[in-house]
Amino acid sequence: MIMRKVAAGLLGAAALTGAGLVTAAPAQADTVVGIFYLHANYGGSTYTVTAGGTTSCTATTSDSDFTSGFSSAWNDQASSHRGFANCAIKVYEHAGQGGASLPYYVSTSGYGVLNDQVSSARYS
Ligand SMILES: [Ca+2]
Repeated sequence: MIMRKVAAGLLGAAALTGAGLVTAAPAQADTVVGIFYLHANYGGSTYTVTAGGTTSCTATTSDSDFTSGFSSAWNDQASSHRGFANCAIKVYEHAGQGGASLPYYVSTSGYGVLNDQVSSARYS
């Protein structure tokens, strides 16, 4: 499984103060915000996108909570997705959220005309 961060995580387990190194609580595990599938209907291998810490998407899709791309191996490969952590996902034809796109879907079993053409995504 390929992991890719879409947002910078909270800085680690320690913080510097004038009194010296202070150890804080351990960093939270990253949160899965989306899983992309090689095939339609959530089939085949998967590409998982995580955001740092306990981050999740806000309720409205009128904003942009995160963006992500894909590894070169996954460029123009995804065919369906599921969103997590309250995230709906909008997929794009080109890198950098460019070109044709689909509406936001929390989950969608197929990309229609964008099947095997998706190169980036936005989460909200
Ligand atoms: Ca949102």
